[in-house]
Amino acid sequence: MSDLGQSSRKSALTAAVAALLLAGGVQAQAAPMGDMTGMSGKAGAESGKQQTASTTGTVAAVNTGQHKVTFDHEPIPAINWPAMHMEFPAASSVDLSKVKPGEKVKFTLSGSKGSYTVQSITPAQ
Ligand SMILES: [Cu+2]
Repeated sequence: MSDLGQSSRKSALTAAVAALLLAGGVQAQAAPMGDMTGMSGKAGAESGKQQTASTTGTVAAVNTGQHKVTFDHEPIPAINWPAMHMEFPAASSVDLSKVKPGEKVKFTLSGSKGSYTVQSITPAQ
């Protein structure tokens, strides 16, 4: 008797988990690229730890279509980052047409854990 009850509860659970997985899968696939701006804004508001940091680096690539820029950047102690090769979205105020691969620059980031946006890029001296 108790075996029967347990197994039907188990299958109900399995169905619920399957439904959840399905919903999650569909959501992930439907998430549009254009959501990034809203996402980073929300993350900053939630964590309440909006930070600004600046460092120097070499421009590795510029993607004007997506308004993104890739740097080989120096360590950023303010946010506990080692030196790395990384792509960032740039704020709309940043003119990426003036930024060229190979250029040494100083740049400023703002955001919160895991989600930073380039706020300014200036030539490094
Ligand atoms: Cu980085």
